[in-house]
This record gives sequence, C-alpha cells and structure tokens, in this order.
Amino acid sequence: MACKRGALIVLEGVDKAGKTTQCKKLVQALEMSGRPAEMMRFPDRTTTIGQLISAYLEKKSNLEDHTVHLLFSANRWELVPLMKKKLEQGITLVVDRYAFSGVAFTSAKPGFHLDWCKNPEVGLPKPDLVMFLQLNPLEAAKRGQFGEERYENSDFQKRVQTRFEELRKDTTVNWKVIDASQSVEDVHMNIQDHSLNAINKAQDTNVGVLWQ
Ligand code: 2DT
Repeated sequence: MACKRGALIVLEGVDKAGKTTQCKKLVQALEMSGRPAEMMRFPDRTTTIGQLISAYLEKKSNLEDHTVHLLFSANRWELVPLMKKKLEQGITLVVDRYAFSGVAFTSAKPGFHLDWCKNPEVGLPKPDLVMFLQLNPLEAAKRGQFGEERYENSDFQKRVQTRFEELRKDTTVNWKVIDASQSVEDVHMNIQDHSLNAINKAQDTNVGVLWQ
C-alpha cells in the first residue's frame, strides 16, 4: 500500500437518532485534526438508480419489494469503485446507512428472510466500524413527528429495530452501540473515540469483505 488507507465507518440507527448530524460532525472533526474524511449516504439519490429509489421513497412510484431491495443494493455496488479509490487515497469515509439498513428494512416486510436480504450485499467493502445509534421509541417521539416518506411509521420502525438487533449479533462485524439519548456533543465524543481507534487499526490492513 502506497499510503495508509482510510477507514470505512458506518452510522446506522433508528429514525431521529441523529445519524446525519453525527456523520457531519465526525467528518468535520476528523478534517480539523488533519485526517482526510468525506461523508457518503445511502441511498445516494443522485445516480440514475438513486432517482428510482427516491421516487419510491417519496411514494411517487411503486416498485415490487424484491426489486426495490435489489435497487438499494445496486446503488451501493455502483459506488464501490469510488469508495475503494477514496479509501486507498487515505480518505476515511463516514457513511450514513449501508447494507445493514438495506437488510433491516426489507426483512421487516412480510415474507422476507434475513439471509435472502443479505445475499446481494455479500462482498461489499466491509466497514471497519459500524456504530448503531440507539434511541428508545419514547425519546424518538419527543424529537418530532415522522415524515411523509415510505417506512416512516412506528409499527414498521419497531420491526426494523428487531431486525437490527438480529444483525448486531453477528460478531464478524465490528458493531458498537451508542446511546443516542445523550447530548449531541456527548454522542459526538463517543463516536469520535471509536472512530479514531478504527482509523488507527485500519491503516495497516486491507479493506475487508462483508459477509463472506
Ligand atoms: P433516509 O434517506 O432519510 O436515510 O431514508 N433504506 C435505506 C432501505 O430500505 N434500504 C437501504 O438499503 C437503505 C440504505 C431506510 C432512506 C430510507 O430508505 C431505507 C430509510
């Protein structure tokens, strides 16, 4: 490896847990301490595939459930070459949702099994760290109403939460659960500690392969 690679850091969590805010704060903090970092998010709604997903989430179109699952996955795969390039350049990627959201959301639908949902994600770059922002439903409700997009209702979110719990039992993934009920600043400090550790560990290793 010509230069030390960046780390692949993912934030997952329930709605209103503050994933996007924390991703932005982490990128800022890393950059300020001289560690190149960039934020990404999935779905990436800017690509052609991402636009199909966005229309579906906004309820402007309907898509068959298996089909939309595969589109979410394809949306990750289409960005893999770019992700690998950036990691090799020493840039740490801070990613708002990844394959875990993909599996948790689809497998919360009737008739979907975790294994089927995981299959198209097998072989993606494996995150060096996945932080799960945990917030109980009462706290989440205090932070405001659900939006108008698909999946934004409490029954479905409860099923998603259960699927995330299932996924977190997988010890091949470096999961850390973060208490998102703390102040924004305290959550940030917590996330920063875990991230610096992961960045240090990642720099002398190759990027791993997810679920393989
Ligand atoms: P936000 O853009 O607000 O995060 O909402 N989702 C996400 C899936 O169903 N599958 C996936 O693979 C991913 C990444 C979660 C996006 C919504 O899309 C869901 C909420």
